[in-house]
Amino acid sequence: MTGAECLLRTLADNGVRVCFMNPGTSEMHLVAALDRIPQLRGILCLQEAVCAGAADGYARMTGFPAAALLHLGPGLGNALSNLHNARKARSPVVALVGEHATTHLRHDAPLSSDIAAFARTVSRHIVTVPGVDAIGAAAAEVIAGALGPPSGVGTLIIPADFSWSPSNFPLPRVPAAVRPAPEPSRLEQALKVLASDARAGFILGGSALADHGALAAAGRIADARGARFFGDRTAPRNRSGREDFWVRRVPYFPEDAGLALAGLTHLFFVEAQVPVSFFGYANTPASPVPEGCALSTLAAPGEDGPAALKMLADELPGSELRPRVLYAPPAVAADGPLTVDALGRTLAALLPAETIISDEMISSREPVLAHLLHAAPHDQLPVTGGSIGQGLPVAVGAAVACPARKVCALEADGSAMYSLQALWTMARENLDVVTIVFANRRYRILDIEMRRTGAAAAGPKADAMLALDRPELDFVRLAQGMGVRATRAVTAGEFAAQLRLAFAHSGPCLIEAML
Ligand SMILES: Cc1ncc(C[n+]2csc(CCOP(=O)(O)OP(=O)(O)O)c2C)c(N)n1
Ligand SMILES: [Mg+2]
Repeated sequence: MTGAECLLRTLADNGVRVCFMNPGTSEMHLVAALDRIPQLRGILCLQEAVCAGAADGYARMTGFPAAALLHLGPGLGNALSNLHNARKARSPVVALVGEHATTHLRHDAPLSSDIAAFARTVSRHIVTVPGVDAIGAAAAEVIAGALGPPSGVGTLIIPADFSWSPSNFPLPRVPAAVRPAPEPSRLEQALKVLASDARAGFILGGSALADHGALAAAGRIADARGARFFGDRTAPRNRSGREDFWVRRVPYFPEDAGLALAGLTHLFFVEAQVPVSFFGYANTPASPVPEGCALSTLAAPGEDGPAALKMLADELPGSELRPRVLYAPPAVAADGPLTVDALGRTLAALLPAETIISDEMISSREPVLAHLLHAAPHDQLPVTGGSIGQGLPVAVGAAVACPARKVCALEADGSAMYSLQALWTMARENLDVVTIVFANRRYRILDIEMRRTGAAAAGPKADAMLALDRPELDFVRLAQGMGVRATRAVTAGEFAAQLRLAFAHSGPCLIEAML
């Protein structure tokens, strides 16, 4: 066996089943080894941002890493934007980055770069394979680093000569990652605060927003004590729909966030971080947390947040489970112009139960999410690190992870263009993804930010920097060119008809919603 085969076998023996890849010369032995390892599925992505986002989506749905194979520093560079989102999501990801042969490094060949420097910006753990004898151990170390806890991106840098050299070394097993339960003293403190007249709030992140039982516990605590619950904006996945206790994410704009948190005297964090405004503005506070509000950790990132919430609810007097008032299922929007509101209403009415939504709706997000509260139960995968171009890649990874579930990518048009190549992978792997493009032909959110920042541009040159017309993007033909069925909806009626068809069939398709 070659070093490359030893490496991939170590991944496969430790449960890694998928490698999203975009290889080059330095990774040829890793590619060749694929055919000797039946447990490992190679999935070609046509840009590294797709590999990284797909591995992130896979991790958000399984809690376990996929690998992303990238070509030297430049390939890793292309992946950084989505590895950044994966870092914020605390997704376990194993990034495999090829490096020149050790004998070639001193020549500063064209593709030479400081790979470790790129990797440091996104990785929790970085290992450069020190020799062919250590390649299995290095792979195992990176898997363990990715799993944590806390989990994150682990990067393995693999010199080509260690890939091609013979290797026979044992394939170490990585012990299962165990998340510690929170300390009893933190629960006691929370119980004391909830028994007092403090106005308590909770910020939930990590696994706490994705876990049905954790949300039920949150609902009990809210009912019993009027505690308010919010979602961390970096949380990787959250339940939504008419059957779960709804936890609203801390709002995007600082004024809204300040209003949401106003009046709280004590905030508890469950696998979450202290909320902060997305951007600093001249006259707005950076933190929406009210002045003087006490901050306490109930479960730190990497600890078992759902267990903490369930234990707290169980100990809290008067917090027995009460039947929730369920929203009525929504009705499809009446025919008329296709607005964001009509789109959201129809989507909520037709959404199949247990759909996975990859949410990159940007300025259309809030009205659609409000409708989705009434939809059948589903999971949402939001943008965690503010770096756009993750929606379609994350949908690829979620569809690979959960082939029995429908995936729906809700994509703003500008964001879709960053990593549109993901459509080709959806077609090639026949992934069951319905993509809806919100074609407003602008970087709409930046119109708002232009006003907010006080830049207030009115000139045609500035306006052209936010406009996506001239030429008009044609998502139907773009999708068809990559093998994805596509249609265009101009009216609410057309959208409803096309969405019904899309949900009734399996395999990838795209609807360009003209807003
Ligand atoms: C990698 C990256 N580049 C640029 C930005 C800045 N940015 C934020 S939103 C946005 C445009 C959003 O336009 P679109 O996706 O069409 O959504 P809309 O605002 O129209 O709803 C840009 C360029 C970013 N967040 N991330
Ligand atoms: Mg747009």
